[in-house]
Amino acid sequence: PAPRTLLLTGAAGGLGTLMRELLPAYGYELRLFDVRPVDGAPDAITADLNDTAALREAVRGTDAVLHLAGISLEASFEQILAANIQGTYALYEAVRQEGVPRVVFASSNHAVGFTPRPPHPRGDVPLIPTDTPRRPDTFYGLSKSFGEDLAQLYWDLHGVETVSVRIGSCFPEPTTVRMLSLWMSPADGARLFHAALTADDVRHTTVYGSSANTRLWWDLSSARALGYAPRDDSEPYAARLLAEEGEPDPADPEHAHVGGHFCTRPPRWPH
Ligand code: NAI
Ligand code: 15L
Repeated sequence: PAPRTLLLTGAAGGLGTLMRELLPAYGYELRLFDVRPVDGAPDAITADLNDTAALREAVRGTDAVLHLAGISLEASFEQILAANIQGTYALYEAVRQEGVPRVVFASSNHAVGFTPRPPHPRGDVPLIPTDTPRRPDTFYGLSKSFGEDLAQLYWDLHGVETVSVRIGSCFPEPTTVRMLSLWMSPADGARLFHAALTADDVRHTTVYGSSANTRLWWDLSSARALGYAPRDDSEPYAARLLAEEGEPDPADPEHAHVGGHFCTRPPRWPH
């Protein structure tokens, strides 16, 4: 049966806010968790992932967790360690102890950020497969790589299922030329998370998270195998963004890799 009660960690964030709006239409009852208060949601649980008692109570009785909480940009190793590495470990321990069967983990393109970009047009160059060697571009990307390995461990050792979604860029619209390749429309994001929450027998599956973009760099087949059928394409935004930015120079290190400017001047977490 489809999971009904879903714990959404990171509910106060950008993606959490989008998913709070979109996921109820798929029949989920959301329980919200974030270290910051969630606007307009007085029942949200306000706690840090490392508050193990609060987290264990939050996961208790849920059918699945959509784990979005964490630092979403580069930060000091110590900050990443606490929020993303220890925090995700705390989540998996809570899930194991409470018998929650399924996690959908918000991994990132930055787990493979130093992977060379396929050219555009791509010609015979293959799309990047999900089993490409991980090449994190930041401590942030490294924490996503850790999260994927943790998910594999909790499947192999404890039978907790996970879909790790290497999200490209999930925002209302693509705002850079790079995002033409990585964009996942919020509606496709909800479609993909729903597929990841409901597909049978996922064990630990890694998928890329994008819309069906004309300029896609990576292979969506493992996402499609879960039942994901993206409906959007960033291409209608291409002419305007290319007019603003120009064609990226592949010899420029910023444009040579999937991670883009994370590989050269990573944006910093503000807190
Ligand atoms: P965001 O930074 O807007 O939201 C993250 C939320 O996590 C924040 O509300 C924050 O308060 C919460 N949080 C941080 N540390 C916490 C802790 N220790 N305990 C409890 N809550 C904590 O980020 P966004 O864009 O909403 O991303 C959500 C997730 O998806 C993140 O894990 C991010 O790394 C991942 N992701 C997002 C992408 C995107 O395009 N939006 C792309 C790739 C990955
Ligand atoms: C991410 O992992 C970040 O969380 C998000 O804010 C964007 O920067 C995205 O990657 C991206 O690469 O565009």
